[in-house]
Amino acid sequence: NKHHSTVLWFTGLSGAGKSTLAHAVEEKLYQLGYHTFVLDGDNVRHGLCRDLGFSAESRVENIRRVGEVSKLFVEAGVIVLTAFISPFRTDRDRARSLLGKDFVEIYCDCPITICEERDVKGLYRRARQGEIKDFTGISSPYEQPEQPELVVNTATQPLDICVEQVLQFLKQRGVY
Ligand code: GGZ
Repeated sequence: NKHHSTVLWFTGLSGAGKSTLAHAVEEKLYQLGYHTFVLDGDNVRHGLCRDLGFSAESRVENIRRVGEVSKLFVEAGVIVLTAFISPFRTDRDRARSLLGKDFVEIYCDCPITICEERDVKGLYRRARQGEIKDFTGISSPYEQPEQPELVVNTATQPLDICVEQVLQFLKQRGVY
């Protein structure tokens, strides 16, 4: 069961499908016998990062910690899948530097119009009404990746196609 432990760094807007895609890819890799782990808001923001909110400074620190924890997982031989908005290019680039060749940036490309239309959790509506401040895409910036390893069009492609696209890329790269 030889593989290169790696971080698959999913980035994109709230509601773009990062977490869904990361978990679906993880499921496939797990079935193939790989040791995998998903880091996302659900298991990080309630524990390790419970002291952080959504100001720019908090996001910088959130992503710094996620990068460092990912590095530890990689050293332990795990394929890590991170699903955070990670809105700032410099923060993603810092994670990239930390991880060197073991870093794959995957941009979940979904226009805000679509995320807002779907509004699965009603957060965009609340952000528009001013109930949530510093909301990404509305009142806080999102800086698109300039040279991600992979762009997945989560707006138009069904989940299974997105999963296949990621797996195909990983195979090509020799991750599995
Ligand atoms: C953006 C927010 C905010 C604000 C709460 N801005 O769609 P979700 O709900 O489940 O995922 C979003 C999640 C974003 O946390 P991250 O740790 O990924 O952000 S970052 O990488 O920027 O540190 C959203 C919810 O938290 N959420 N308030 N103001 N998203």
